[in-house]
Amino acid sequence: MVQIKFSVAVASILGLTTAKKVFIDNDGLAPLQVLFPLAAGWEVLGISTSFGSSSVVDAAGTAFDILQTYNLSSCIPHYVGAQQPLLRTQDTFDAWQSLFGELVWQGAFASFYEDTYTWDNFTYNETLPGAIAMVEAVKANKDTDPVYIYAAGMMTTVAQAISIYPNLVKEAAGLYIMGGYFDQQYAAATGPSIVNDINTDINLMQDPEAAQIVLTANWSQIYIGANVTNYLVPSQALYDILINKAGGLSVLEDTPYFEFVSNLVATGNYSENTSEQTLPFWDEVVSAFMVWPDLIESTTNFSVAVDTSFYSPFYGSLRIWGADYAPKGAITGNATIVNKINDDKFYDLLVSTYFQDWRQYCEVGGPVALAGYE
Ligand SMILES: *[C@@H]1O[C@H](CO)[C@@H](O)[C@H](O)[C@H]1NC(C)=O
Ligand SMILES: *[C@@H]1O[C@H](CO)[C@@H](O)[C@H](O)[C@H]1NC(C)=O
Ligand SMILES: *[C@@H]1O[C@H](CO)[C@@H](O)[C@H](O)[C@H]1NC(C)=O
Ligand SMILES: *[C@@H]1O[C@H](CO)[C@@H](O)[C@H](O)[C@H]1NC(C)=O
Ligand SMILES: *[C@@H]1O[C@H](CO)[C@@H](O)[C@H](O)[C@H]1NC(C)=O
Ligand SMILES: *[C@@H]1O[C@H](CO)[C@@H](O)[C@H](O)[C@H]1NC(C)=O
Ligand SMILES: *[C@@H]1O[C@H](CO)[C@@H](O)[C@H](O)[C@H]1NC(C)=O
Ligand SMILES: *[C@@H]1O[C@H](CO)[C@@H](O)[C@H](O)[C@H]1NC(C)=O
Ligand SMILES: CC(=O)N[C@H]1CO[C@H](CO)[C@@H](O)[C@@H]1O
Repeated sequence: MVQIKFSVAVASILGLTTAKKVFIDNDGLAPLQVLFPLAAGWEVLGISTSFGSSSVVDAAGTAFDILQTYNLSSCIPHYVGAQQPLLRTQDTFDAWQSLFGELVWQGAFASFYEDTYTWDNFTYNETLPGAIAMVEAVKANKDTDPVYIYAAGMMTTVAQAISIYPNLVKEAAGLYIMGGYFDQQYAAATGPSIVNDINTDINLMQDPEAAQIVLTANWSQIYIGANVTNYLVPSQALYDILINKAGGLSVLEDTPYFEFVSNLVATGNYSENTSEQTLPFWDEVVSAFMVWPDLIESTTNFSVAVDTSFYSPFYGSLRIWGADYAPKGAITGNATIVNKINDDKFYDLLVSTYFQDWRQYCEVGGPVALAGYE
């Protein structure tokens, strides 16, 4: 299924030819978010990690661990992006919740949040902040291979980049985001806490002003992966495929290269899952349809904006209109919302990507067969 464009990828690392390029910002990172673009022959020009669902130090530490496990640090630079929202603070986040209702998922704003990492645990590229690195990546490739921006956490780092360099939105190929739910109120209100959690648009709510700046900017294209991503989830069937392919649960547990697959299948028994292990493949889904657009089966175009009224129950939520009915007196953007992707193909790509060896990517420009799993 995964056709690796080996020669193209090698050449692009040597700067001889062109491969599609992406710069990723996230408040954490998922391995496949990076590996899917590489598997599709894309180049990941940089990763920036920002405050959001995780503290900055945890977001950066998580990304570092992934880049180490897959030995990608020498060719995928890692920067630190936005360390706080533009306007939102812990106090206004808490005050808003007391007015309009408590969120199940509060990210790094949760009162009980504790850092997992310290800055001594890892290194990153300290020469540039994430927003500047993003601007530089876009500028450097605008005439040859316009860069895709994938913002999977808060929109703050992208908003900073736009403020520094407004031409970014035209010189980039487009914007992909994870977040931007709509029509979720019934599900959030009636479901158990996990359903409330996955229907909370935390990425936009933690920095509504940044989200409004970014989603109403004049990009060539904006793709939003929200509802669709909630329906691609771990399952016993997926666990079984991964465990069988590995040759047993103990192989996953004992092989450092499989650390993230082992985390995914946990005990191997889905009924023993924790809420963390139940979470959808949010960021991975957007990466997948960004680099393999053939996965997309249904989309709708909308005019969009983010509610930026503090005294609103929808502060930080995406609002959508058909183009003819969009407000004329307010700034709106144009976005394509992905409704449906090919689920089976997604799971196949997940399995095949995890069972390739990425550790020589920086040298050879593609995956190699994983010893024992050729
Ligand atoms: C960070 O480093 C400390 C001190 O070496 C160690 O105890 C801790 O386990 C490390 N944390 C992570 C997440 O690597
Ligand atoms: C950090 O990033 C800058 C700008 O992209 C680059 O010039 C420099 O070589 C990088 N430093 C390291 C240690 O990777
Ligand atoms: C947005 O881009 C389009 C096409 O490039 C252009 O016609 C339009 O004037 C731009 N709008 C703004 C507000 O910059
Ligand atoms: C949205 O699309 C309309 C119609 O094509 C265009 O006039 C407008 O400039 C676009 N706005 C943005 C922010 O891209
Ligand atoms: C929807 O928007 C995308 C850009 O995001 C554009 O390529 C596509 O042509 C639009 N589709 C329709 C039916 O307007
Ligand atoms: C959200 O996704 C579910 C499952 O795919 C679907 O039944 C529902 O209609 C979707 N809702 C919207 C508003 O797209
Ligand atoms: C999986 O876990 C559930 C709940 O603990 C248990 O009832 C079930 O027997 C387990 N299944 C297997 C195959 O071990
Ligand atoms: C990790 O990457 C470096 C630099 O590309 C390479 O020299 C080294 O052989 C790789 N390590 C493994 C285990 O593949
Ligand atoms: C949080 C949680 O329990 N999630 C799921 C764990 O697995 C069972 C199926 O065995 C699901 O019903 C739960 O929703």
